Amino acid sequence: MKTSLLSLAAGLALAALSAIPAFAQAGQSTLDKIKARGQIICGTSEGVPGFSLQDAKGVWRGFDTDVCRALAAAIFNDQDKAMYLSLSSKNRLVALQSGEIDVLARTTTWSLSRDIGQGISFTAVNYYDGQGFIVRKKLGVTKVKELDGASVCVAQGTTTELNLADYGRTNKIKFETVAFATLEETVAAYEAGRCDAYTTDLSSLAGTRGKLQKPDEHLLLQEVISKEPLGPWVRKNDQAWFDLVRWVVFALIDAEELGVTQANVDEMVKTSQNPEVRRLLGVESKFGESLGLTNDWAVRIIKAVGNYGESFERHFGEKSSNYLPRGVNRLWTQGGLQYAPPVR
Ligand SMILES: N[C@@H](CCC(=O)N[C@@H](CS)C(=O)NCC(=O)O)C(=O)O
Repeated sequence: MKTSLLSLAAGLALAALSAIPAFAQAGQSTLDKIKARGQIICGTSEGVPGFSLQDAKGVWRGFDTDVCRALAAAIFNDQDKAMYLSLSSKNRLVALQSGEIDVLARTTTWSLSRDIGQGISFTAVNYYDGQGFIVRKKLGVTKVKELDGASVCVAQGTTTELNLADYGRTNKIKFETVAFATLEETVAAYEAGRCDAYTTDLSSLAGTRGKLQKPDEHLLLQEVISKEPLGPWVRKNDQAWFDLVRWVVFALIDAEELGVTQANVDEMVKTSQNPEVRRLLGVESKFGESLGLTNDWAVRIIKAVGNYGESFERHFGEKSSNYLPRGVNRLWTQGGLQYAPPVR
């Protein structure tokens, strides 16, 4: 009796073990796996100007790409130790859930249904966005409500699709929703005249309009119909990796608030007497070690990509080809919503 109970227990334990993902069986956290692999695998977009786009040499660059670069710099002191997997709206969450990528940094909105019960967790907001519309000027429409009966192109698997339905219900108007699996197909369909309007996050719309054959024939409507807090996502049940990704975003924001820049970070390490700066840069306390890194983790991040404001300016500033006003993404000290908890 005893033996059979024991073997039953052993059998159950084995069965339970085989249900645990490979990394957990090997006792390896995502961070350990990344360190052993020598690079991060970052889920990225299909190419969104300003956020993540390959340059002429095939190198991914952008505001979201900077989060992956910052992570690579924090872990390896080399912002290029990141590999990018281009994902459509439809397949991005599955890629994260299945372990194909370590982190998803791709204009992905934080919502309750995604954050709860899907095996993934939102880390921190790096861009506060909202949903907008582009229409053909010749339609003569200037407000979303005037789109009653219009066909609207949208990408599948997005909050965009859901918001469109909500807007129709709330305002008692009907859209003919035409949904596509990829960004390319969605934009191509709008360009080809299959829809009267195209809707997505406002931040991507400006760049998309610029890429249309005749941008002047299209109008960006002034309304914003939703809240789209965007930021990196990780798989659930790996608290250390969640903490690290989240604090990398916070470090970028805190650095801007504290006036630490790519140009002055070395000097700040040597001379700053400000305790908040000293803690962020690891001159005092051992916060880097508590994150599984060395204490100068934030120094490496700031050297690689600059602070939050510098990254924003590089990708969305007036000198960039994807100008977006800083708007609500200004720091809280300047009337915006960007607010990171203190390093202490
Ligand atoms: N933020 C929204 C929409 C993001 C999104 O994926 N938008 C479509 C618009 S066509 C897209 O493919 N964007 C390109 C990209 O982010 O790669 C969400 O998380 O669902």
